[in-house]
Amino acid sequence: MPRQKNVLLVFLPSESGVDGARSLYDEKRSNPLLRSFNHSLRSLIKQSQFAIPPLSLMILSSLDVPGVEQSICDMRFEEFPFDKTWDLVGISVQTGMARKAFTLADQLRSRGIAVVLGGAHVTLFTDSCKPHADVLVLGEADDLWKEVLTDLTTERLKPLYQSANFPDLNISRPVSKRSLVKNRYFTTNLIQTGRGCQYNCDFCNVHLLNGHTLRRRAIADVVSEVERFKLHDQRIFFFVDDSINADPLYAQELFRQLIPLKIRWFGQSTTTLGQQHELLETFARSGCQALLVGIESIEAKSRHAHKKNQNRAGELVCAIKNIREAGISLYGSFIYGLDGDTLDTPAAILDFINQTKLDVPGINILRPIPGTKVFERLREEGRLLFDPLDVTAYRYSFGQEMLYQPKNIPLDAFVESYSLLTRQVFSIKNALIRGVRAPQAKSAVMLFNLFYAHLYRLSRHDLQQQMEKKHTKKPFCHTPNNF
Ligand code: B12
Ligand code: SF4
Repeated sequence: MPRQKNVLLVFLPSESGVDGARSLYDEKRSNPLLRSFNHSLRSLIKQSQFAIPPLSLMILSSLDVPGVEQSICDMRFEEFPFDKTWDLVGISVQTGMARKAFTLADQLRSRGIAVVLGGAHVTLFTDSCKPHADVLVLGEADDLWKEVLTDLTTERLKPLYQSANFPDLNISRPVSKRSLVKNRYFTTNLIQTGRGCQYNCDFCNVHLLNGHTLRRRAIADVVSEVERFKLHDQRIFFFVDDSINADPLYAQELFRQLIPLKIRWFGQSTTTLGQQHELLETFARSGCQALLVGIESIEAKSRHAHKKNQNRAGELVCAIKNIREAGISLYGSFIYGLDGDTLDTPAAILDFINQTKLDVPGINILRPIPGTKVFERLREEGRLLFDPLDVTAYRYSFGQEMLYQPKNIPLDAFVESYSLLTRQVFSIKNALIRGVRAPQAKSAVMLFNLFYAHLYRLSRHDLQQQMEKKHTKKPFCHTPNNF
């Protein structure tokens, strides 16, 4: 009888946000007191369980194939288990972590371990992944992964797995959490009700990854998943959909059916929810505590330039007010540095935050993600600051690095104005006020704001360092030890 095959699925930490919270520059050069303060804070952040498990790997590890045993290694918490024998290691690759993924893949292959790469970066930049893998899986792998595992058992792995169609989400694929160490995470109750997005924001590539048509799961399937998850983990639920209100009729029916289950949940929605009164009420009644909304820009010119037209400025303030009055806390995410922005934009953002009393503001610098239309446009206009052929240089950091030249604002003035804005928005005093004032999840709101006070301080420090480098005329490049 053939030996059981051991498969390990790996998730890598990013350098930013809750995973990293560290300076992109050599901290050894900073003063020892600050260094030790940053180190302690980082450990505290890691231990405070902000992290959530990767739903992608939960889905893949739930697929049962006779003769295969699957495990998950979340490298945000543990080292790679080199002490065990692995027949196949699957690494989930996002663009920001691609270099790390390739280094690990090369190391494993040099030890004779077969490596499969999958995830957003592999789908978008297949060629750059080829030299680092035995097997590539492109696109949504819900069905393809079963094929890979079956081929593994018969020793017939192919170099490429790709499907002509997106998986049919109407087929029930029960997600199991057996491979997770539950207590590491803020919650393990992650649910996705659909995939795909009908919008075309030029800084986003979700439509390239998941298609332009919204595909939904059957409502009964989602409800029974919630029931099943709740039996083993009573913590909050996270609906990871890009816009949980994208199909209002579907959402209305789903969350109406969830009311009796008495869960608490958070998710991501568009601000249009503020005008969808019946849905808003149903969200509140079904236990919605907080939503992340992409405000992106309050400048009409910028929304237009980046095709983010689903938000109408006049309605934004009113929408946010309505959502908060329904008892739902809001994380509002802005992007500063869009093509219609000027040096007056920060004051307008600050006014907007004060006027709407947003619970957690997130102020991002435009990140041209490789593979998006905005990346291509900035490349054509010669405004990218790193080599456009090295897509891994476009790592994700928490506002810690300029990747492009803003259209209307000189680089130094942009950094100065961004730094002033984040200093005004994120302070300990503001964190306390926002926490007390939040309609729901008060302590989470306060903690997030405190955490952001730290992260945005790091961002100001790193941007300053980057500008100093620019003035000493050192070319922008990432040294390997940044990764
Ligand atoms: C929820 C979410 C988060 C959550 C949770 C992340 C987590 N721990 O899982 C939070 C808010 C923490 C987050 C953080 C970040 N995120 Co995020 N996030 C999402 C979101 C909205 C849903 C992800 C999800 O669960 N999808 C459901 C699963 C089932 O789909 P999936 O991940 O694509 O996986 C499928 C395939 O890709 C493939 N697959 C994936 N991995 C593997 C591995 C193998 C071996 C194989 C075979 C297949 C395979 O099969 C899966 C099943 O079909 C997506 C957008 C989206 N629509 O996907 C962005 C997205 C994944 N995030 C993105 C980014 C950039 C980030 C951050 C780097 C942001 C930042 N500046 O810090 C951080 C990274 C932190 C981290 N370590 O993940 C980008 C990645 C882009 C890219 N080119 O890589 C996306 C696509 C958003 C976007 N529009 O650009 N994120
Ligand atoms: S930013 Fe949101 S609304 Fe715009 S395309 Fe991406 S997922 Fe869709």
